[in-house]
Amino acid sequence: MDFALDDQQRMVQEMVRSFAEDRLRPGAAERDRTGEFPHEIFEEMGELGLLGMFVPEEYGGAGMDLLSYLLAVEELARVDASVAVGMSVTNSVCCYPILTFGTEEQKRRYLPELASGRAIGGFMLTEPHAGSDAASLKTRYRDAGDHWVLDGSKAWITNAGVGRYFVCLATREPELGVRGISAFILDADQDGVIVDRPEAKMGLKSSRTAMVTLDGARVPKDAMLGEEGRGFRVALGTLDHSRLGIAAQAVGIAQAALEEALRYASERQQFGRPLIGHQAIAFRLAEMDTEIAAARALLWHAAWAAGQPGRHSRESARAKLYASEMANRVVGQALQVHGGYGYSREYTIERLYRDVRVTTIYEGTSEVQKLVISRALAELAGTLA
Ligand code: COS
Repeated sequence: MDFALDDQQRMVQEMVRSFAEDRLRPGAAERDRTGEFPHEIFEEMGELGLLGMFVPEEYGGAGMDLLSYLLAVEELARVDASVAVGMSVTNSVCCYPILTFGTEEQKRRYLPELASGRAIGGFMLTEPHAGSDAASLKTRYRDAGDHWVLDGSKAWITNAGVGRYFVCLATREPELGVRGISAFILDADQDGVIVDRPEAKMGLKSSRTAMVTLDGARVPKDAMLGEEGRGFRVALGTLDHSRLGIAAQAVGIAQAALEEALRYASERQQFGRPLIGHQAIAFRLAEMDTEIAAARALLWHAAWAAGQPGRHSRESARAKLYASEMANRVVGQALQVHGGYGYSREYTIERLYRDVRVTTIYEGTSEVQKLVISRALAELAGTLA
């Protein structure tokens, strides 16, 4: 077993680390205050190939492997988690399903625009009354002859208002259950797609999130993604993949928190020595470091599993569950190391504390991850019986 990164992965890691330090670090605190979406930074990420990382070069992408993508997400999240989530969404819930389930024409039509950053992508699954129970979605589609028409409401849509193409899930008839659900590639640049004002969130302030109303939204006949009635599999297969991106984001935020705590503990003197000279603090830092390494190893293992034949739902869910819960613990501990200063907006740890919170919630709550893992275990028990 070789844990060493190859030349390309190391190059991506170093390139994204220096991009994040040079271009994201200077404005991160200000964007957290204003909530302004960084259009210029997304343009630059498009030029660097970060918005179509695993899209093959023949479709205008960077043609990288999954681990390179996860390393990039971690490095971005270490500096600005808002930028990391926008980047991971366009890669993993828009490029990925088009690449995996799309026809050759769909790949040629949409991927070059997405990979170059000329268009940002997103995903429309969640609805006001369909969160964890995603199959209970109510957005309807109907056949209008030469196109499809979609009507309904989608909630918590990342990149809404700044993105153009969205993989959107809708049902022909809710009574059909999962078999009524189909996936579409929706062009949001039309009157039938109405984006509400951005949600006032606790963290990830400069990432755009909004409710979207579909009111007679038109989708070309050839923009159904996958077979009719098989859309829920497109959605869950996509989530198996995209949960890795959230795990990488959580690892990046936790890494940032450890670095902030380490810096503070080295500088701050109490009882005649730096905090790090007190075993209570030094051991806390040691535990944080260990937990981050464990989550990263679980994530890299899940990335390996994703490249093997068959489903990798259990590995993705484990990585997402552990990394996001770990990151919440680690950031909380890092804030505690800062004492009263950690409660001040003047310190980066306060932003990390707000940004990390959602990682146990979006792309499936921790409870949903446990459901996925326990169902896989039950299946395994069936084969053992
Ligand atoms: N990949 C492909 N197909 C899958 C799959 C996967 N990972 N998991 C399940 N399926 C298939 C099943 O085989 C089943 O197909 P058949 O009926 O043909 O056998 C179908 O999809 C429905 O599966 P299941 O019965 O497990 O669906 P449930 O309604 O019980 O939902 C959970 C399962 C809860 C796991 C799912 O709804 C979920 O992940 N919810 C959270 C959604 C989420 O993460 N939202 C975040 C918002 S997106 S940012």
